[in-house]
Amino acid sequence: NRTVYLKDYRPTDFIIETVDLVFDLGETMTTVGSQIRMRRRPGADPSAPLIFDGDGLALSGLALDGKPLLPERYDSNANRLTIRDLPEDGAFTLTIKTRINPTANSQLLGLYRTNGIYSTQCEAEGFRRITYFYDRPDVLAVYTVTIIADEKTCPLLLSNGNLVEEQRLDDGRHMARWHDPFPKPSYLFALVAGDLSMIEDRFKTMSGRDVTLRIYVEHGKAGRAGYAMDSLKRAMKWDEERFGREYDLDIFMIVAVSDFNMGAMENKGLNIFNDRLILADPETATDDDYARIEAVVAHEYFHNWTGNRITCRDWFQLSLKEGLTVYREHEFSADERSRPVVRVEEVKFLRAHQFPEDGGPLAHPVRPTEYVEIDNFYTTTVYEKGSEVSRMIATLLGPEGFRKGLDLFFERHDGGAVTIEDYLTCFEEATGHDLTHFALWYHQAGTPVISVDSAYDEEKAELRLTLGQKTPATPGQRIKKPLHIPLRVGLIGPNGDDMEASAISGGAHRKDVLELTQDEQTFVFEGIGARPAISVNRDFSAPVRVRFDQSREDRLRIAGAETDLVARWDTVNALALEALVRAAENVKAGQPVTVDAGLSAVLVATAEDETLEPAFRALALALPSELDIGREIGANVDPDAIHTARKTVIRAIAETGCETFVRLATGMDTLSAFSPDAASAGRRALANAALALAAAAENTPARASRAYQAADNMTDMLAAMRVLAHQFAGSDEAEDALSDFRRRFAGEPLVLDKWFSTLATVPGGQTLERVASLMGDTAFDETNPNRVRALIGAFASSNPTGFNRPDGAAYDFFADFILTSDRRNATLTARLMTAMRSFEALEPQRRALARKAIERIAGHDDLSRNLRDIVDRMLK
Ligand code: HT7
Ligand code: ZN
Repeated sequence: NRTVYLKDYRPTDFIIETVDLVFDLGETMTTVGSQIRMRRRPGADPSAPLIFDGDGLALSGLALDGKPLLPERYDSNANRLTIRDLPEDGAFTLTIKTRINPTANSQLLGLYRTNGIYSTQCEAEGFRRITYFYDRPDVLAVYTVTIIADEKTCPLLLSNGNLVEEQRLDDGRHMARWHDPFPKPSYLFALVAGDLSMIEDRFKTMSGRDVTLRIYVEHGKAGRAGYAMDSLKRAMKWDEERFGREYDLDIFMIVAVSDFNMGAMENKGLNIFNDRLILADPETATDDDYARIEAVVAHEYFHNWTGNRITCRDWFQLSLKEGLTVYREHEFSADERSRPVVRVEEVKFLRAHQFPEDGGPLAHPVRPTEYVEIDNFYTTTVYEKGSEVSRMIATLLGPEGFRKGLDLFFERHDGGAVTIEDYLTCFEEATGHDLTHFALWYHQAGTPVISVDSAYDEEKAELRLTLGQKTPATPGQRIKKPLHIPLRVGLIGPNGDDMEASAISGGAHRKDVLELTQDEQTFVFEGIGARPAISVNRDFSAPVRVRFDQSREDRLRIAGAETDLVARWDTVNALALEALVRAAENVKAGQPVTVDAGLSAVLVATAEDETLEPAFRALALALPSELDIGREIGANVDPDAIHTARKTVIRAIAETGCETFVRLATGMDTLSAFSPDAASAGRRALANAALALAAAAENTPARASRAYQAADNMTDMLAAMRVLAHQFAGSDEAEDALSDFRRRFAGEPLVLDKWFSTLATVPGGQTLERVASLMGDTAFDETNPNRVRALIGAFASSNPTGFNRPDGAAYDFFADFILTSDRRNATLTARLMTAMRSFEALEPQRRALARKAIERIAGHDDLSRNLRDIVDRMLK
């Protein structure tokens, strides 16, 4: 397996100026003609051959400046094309013909045809599955694309840029020609052909240009594309107002397809989406779906500037576009919805996905230095930790400084393929800040642990806050250096108000943001008239773990009065997590579980607090999951003990607050007609969180069953079905709701994914048999990534008791699935495999069985490069 190293980067010997592609689309045989105008890079070795990438290609023609190339001047195999003795002046036009089979392309990478639709996925290295090319992000060229296809089956022929010509041809075929004036790397190339419905709208840009907006979906689904269109227009406006970024082509198109490896793809002017991130109406989509659609439509649109106009020099710089675009997406969601609620959701996501990645065998820096398979680096570290790093820059420089730096970045690098260093330099030059030390966040893997110690001197009215930092070792990086960490700190006085220090010393700070740069630092706050409760990492200003042995009294003060709602939620959540961990330890030791009244009181008070928005109260009521508890315990994890403990604790809390939860759960009935806005969604979230608790207190499925029957939207229906399936598994009420749902949505694959996931996450060892039998359900399709993720992915990653059955049967089932799936779709399979990355944290018996299953996979010598890379790193 080849390893690619950052240190080996060098520019290509030749520059590509223009690319003319002609696609003659056939279901099993598509021909691709490519005419490439090239010239030698100034200073390049004149004898250097031209070496193009390929992947599984069949070459059917090759000419240089119009003349067929003699065999002695080139070598070709499925994966590479080498041409020697190029013209002395270094300028030439190359014509390449390849033949591909889009129907046989089950990898969904390159050009593939499913459900009668031809579509492409070229990031990261899919273009080389279409034609031989310099398939790397630093080779930018202007593309003209001609598509020829049968007019009846493919009335729609789309590619990047603007439509320049359309023609009817003989034999019922037709052609369309697209020209994209913006130079782009091959990974942003896209083509779609088929028969689809469309909705259209318009957007006037800030300089007064008219842009046509189109969203293409399967026939019969156009009525569900309205929310995506609305999100797109809001995203376009927001990017103008917040970052001064204007759209640049005359048309912006989105196509929704049902077979897609990831969420969506930002191809220039022609975004391609997984249909689950476009289609929504109240009967089939939940509030979470609506929020996700809004965020991803915005994310892909924002890439037009952060990713497309300015792209990455090489794939090691992936976070340059992804981290920054996630940060922009998060800011958009915060402005469109509730800032603290959105932030809490980001924190929950980071802790649930990125922290474990950073603490496990697959840990890597935000900017890695080597990879075996780049597809495996589309990770939460590159995306979400990368976003946190940009957020920290904004915290250190302030919003104006951040905007200045970003403006310079857009101005200086427009049309370029650049590095993370180039990005940081813009902030340094625009603001005069030195980010040399800060840059370590990009290079050092692992989640820093911050220790906090405090001493208050009443006489001196002085608070001494000692902050330490330590980053645990990660694979390949044993020694860690201290990072430059911006920590937002609040001091809460006895009456619940924020206290202001008259002076702060001990290190740099920007208002309430302390800059931690050493292993240990003591910050001294003067003018503090009474002992404060200290709130550390407000707004989650840094992606770190905080270890603070704080008094219960102080924590309760923060839980009840902190004005920073992110820190307030964090404290409520931490109190609950601690109680749950203790309960799990008790269950494991065969001791009784007791729940302290203080915790129930905090939760009930938060749920009842009308000054807080419902979405926030819902977040507080959603107690840490079994997976959260397992992660907190960290070693020797027993999923069954955790399950029992959580159930017992929830029951006790539910009984204490029963009256409140019943009242909040029934509050739902008074809601008027469905609206997907954040405030309405928040009210539904609170009612549904309360429903789960009310049902636990009453210990009968009756209330959830009534809620299921009364539900007039997917959010409420799914929430009620989940309560029935998970809290009352096997009851008649649960089985009735599940079969009703299956029947009702028989023709709706995306809705049935929710049904598959609900069933796959029913706690307990018996779920394995159900999952295995669901693979035979007529709605299950192992070639469709959404179905696979909904059933197998949900089971492996979100059912700790079911997947970690003590007999290891689920590991074996999973390993068998992985081995079959790998041959079909390597990208998808490698991502599924990461569900087992934390197996070392399990108790010894399960750990050994899990290892055996992973070793069985690793023992096969015909694994894809994607899967080989993941299992080898997991077993290292
Ligand atoms: N930039 C896109 C990444 C992506 C992708 C990567 C590998 C294989 C398939 C893929 N589909 C989309 C999506 C994004 O982050 O915006
Ligand atoms: Zn992205």
